Amino acid sequence: MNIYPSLEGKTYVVMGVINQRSIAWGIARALDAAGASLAFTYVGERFKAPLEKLGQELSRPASYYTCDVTSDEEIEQVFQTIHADHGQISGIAHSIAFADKEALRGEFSSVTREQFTQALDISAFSLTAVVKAAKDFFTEDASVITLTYLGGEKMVPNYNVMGVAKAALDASVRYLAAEYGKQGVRVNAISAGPVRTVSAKGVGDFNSILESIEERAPLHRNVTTEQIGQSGLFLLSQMSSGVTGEILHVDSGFHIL
Ligand code: KAL
Repeated sequence: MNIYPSLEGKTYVVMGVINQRSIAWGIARALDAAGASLAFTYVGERFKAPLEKLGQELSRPASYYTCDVTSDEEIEQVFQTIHADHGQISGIAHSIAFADKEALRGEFSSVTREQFTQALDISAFSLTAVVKAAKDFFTEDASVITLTYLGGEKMVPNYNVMGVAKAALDASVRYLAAEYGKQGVRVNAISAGPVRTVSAKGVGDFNSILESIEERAPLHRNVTTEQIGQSGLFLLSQMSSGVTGEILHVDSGFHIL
């Protein structure tokens, strides 16, 4: 029995690639290696050309769509267009988060109402908006993943309002899994260990965060976007057909400590 998933002829939507270090890019590469056709969404015109250039590394031509997840209209429009171009959608990788950088340092309670609302809108509500917009376009066995972080389960210094957003995202995964399970669609999250992505830029002591993983995590090493991509492929393919509502920690085991 060949249990390696072939995704040939299937379309997956990947949201949140900004450069070659993006976790979403690790997921895209794993999907591509398994034969999938990819539709990428990006947030602004300035991100389009670099993404298209990156996409040339893939085995087959991908398509590219602009989508600002703060707009319900844009989300609805993009899924209608992707459906028109590609037919039914076998899965979505949602790898999108944002918080005002002023809210990502200092005391948690210094967060303003606007910063709080924006972080939760982009980083948590967007998953529900995306799943809703794709509802009629999913295959019968479609799978959705999002990216979360330990800071939504435990207090992690400086993660602040993003921790609250990830807690809301994790809960959204469970409620969406329950609801969309009725149509066979699975919804899961990967809780990735720290990776030096654009999101991690400007984080003062990021090196010491990476070092403490090497010192303390069961596997004594940091995770790579390739490892996260492989776990993403598992969750997005039929290899995980019995799994939904799950938060899979791809973090060298750090979360057990
Ligand atoms: C405890 C950790 C240390 C870092 C603290 C906060 C990290 C928050 C992640 C959040 C998504 C980052 C931002 O929103 C950055 C934003 O304010 C400025 N950047 C941008 O505007 C760029 C241009 C855009 C493209 O970036 C985004 N994201 O929109 C957490 C570490 C150990 C793990 C991380 C980095 C977790 C995570 O959630 O990414």
